[in-house]
Amino acid sequence: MLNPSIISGKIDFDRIRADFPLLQREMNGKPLVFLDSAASSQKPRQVLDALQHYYTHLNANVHRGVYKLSQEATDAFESGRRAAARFINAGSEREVIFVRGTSEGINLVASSFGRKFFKPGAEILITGMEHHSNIVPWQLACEQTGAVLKVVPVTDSGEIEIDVFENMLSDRTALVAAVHVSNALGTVNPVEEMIRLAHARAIPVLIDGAQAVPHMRVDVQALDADFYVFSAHKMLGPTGFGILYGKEKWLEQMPPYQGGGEMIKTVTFEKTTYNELPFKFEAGTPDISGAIGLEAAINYMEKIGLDNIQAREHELLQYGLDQLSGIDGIRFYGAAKQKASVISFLLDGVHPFDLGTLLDKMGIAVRTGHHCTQPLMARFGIPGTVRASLALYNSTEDLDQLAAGVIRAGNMLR
Ligand code: C6P
Repeated sequence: MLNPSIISGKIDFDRIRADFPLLQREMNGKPLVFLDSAASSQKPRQVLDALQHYYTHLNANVHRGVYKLSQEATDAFESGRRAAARFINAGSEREVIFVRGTSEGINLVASSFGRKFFKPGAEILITGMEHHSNIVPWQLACEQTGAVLKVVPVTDSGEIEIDVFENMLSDRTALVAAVHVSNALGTVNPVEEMIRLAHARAIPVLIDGAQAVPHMRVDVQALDADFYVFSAHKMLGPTGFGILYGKEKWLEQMPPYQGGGEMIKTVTFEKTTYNELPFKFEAGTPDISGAIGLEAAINYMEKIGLDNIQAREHELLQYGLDQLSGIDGIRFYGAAKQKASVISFLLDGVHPFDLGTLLDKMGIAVRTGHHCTQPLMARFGIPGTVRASLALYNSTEDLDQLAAGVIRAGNMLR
C-alpha cells in the first residue's frame, strides 16, 4: 500500500496540488475530487498569472505594430512557439503551427494535405480506438477526394496488433493517422514502431498526441512523426489553443488551410502569394494569450520533469486499479500492457450515467459516456463507460474516494 502523499523522486506532489486553486473548491458540499483531466486539465496559478499578466501589461496585436507594445506582445507570443518547439523537440520553429487544438490541427492536415496528396482509391489508415477528431476529418477528406478509410481492429485488451497493422499498409496507403494514447482506454500505442513500418513504405504518419503530451516526454524527431498534434488545455494550459507540428518538407508542399491576414505575402485581386512557414497556416489574429499560457504550462511541467510526472501518474494508475479491482461486478475496459492515466470501467447492472451522477453528488468528477469514441464503444458492445482520468495533481486519497464512492453508489443502484 502506498503512502497517501507519494513523493516520486525528489518531487513533493502534495505541494504541487496547492498550485491549482480550483482543486480547493467544494462540489455539492464535498471537497472536489477531480478525475476528468483527459477532458480538460486544471490550471496552476503560474498559468493563470501568465494570462493575467499578458492582458494587464502586454495586450496588443502581434506581427503588425511598429510600436514597442506590439513588439513586446510579439516577442512573448513567439517565445510560446519556441517553448512548444523545445517541448516536443521540433527541428525548427517553422514546423510549429498554432491552431485552436487537436481537432483543428487534424482538420488542417486532412484538408490541406488531403487536397494535395489524396487521389481516388488512396487509403487512409486509422485505428479502431480513434477519437472522433481523428475519424471525421478523414471521412470528410475521403468524400472530397475519393480516398477510402481503413481501420486497424482493436483487440479485447484494447490494443492493436502490430503485424495486423503492418499487413494493412500497402502502396495505396496515403497516410497513417493514429492516436498516441487512447482517451477512452489509456492504451499507449507503439507509435515509434508504427511510424518505422509506415516509413519503410514511404507512408507519412500523423500522431494524435492529445492524451500523450500531458503525461510523458514526447520527441517528434526521435519518433520521426510527420505530423504531431496536441491541445494546450489538456496539459495545464488554456482552452482554444494547440499545436500542429509538421515536417517542413510536407508543410512547404501543402496549400493554405484558411485565407486572411497574416498568412499572405502579397495580395492583388488577380493573385495572392503566401507567407512563409509557420505563418502560411495562421490566418487572422491568433490566440496570443494561448501561446503565452502554453509556455507557462510547459515551463511548469518541465520544472517538475516529464519523467517524474509519468512515474507519479503510473503509481497512481496502479493504485487506482488496485483499489477498484476488488469491487463486486466491476469490469475494466483497456488492459493494454502500456497504459497511461485512464481508468475506464462499468459496474454490472448500473448505467454509467447513473453512476457518474451519484459520484458527482459525492463531489467526484468523472466522465461518463462514449468519450467521443463511438466506434470503439461499439467494438466492445457498450454504450459507454465511466472514466476516471488522472493528472499530476491527483493523489491516492482521490482514488480512495473514487473507490468508496463507486461502492456506495453501487449499493444504492443495485
Ligand atoms: N478528448 C476527452 O474527454 P480538442 O477538443 O480538439 O482539444 O481535442 C480533441 C481530442 C482529440 N484526440 C484525443 C485523443 C482526445 O482525447 C481529444 C479530446 C476529450 O477525452 C474531449 S472529447
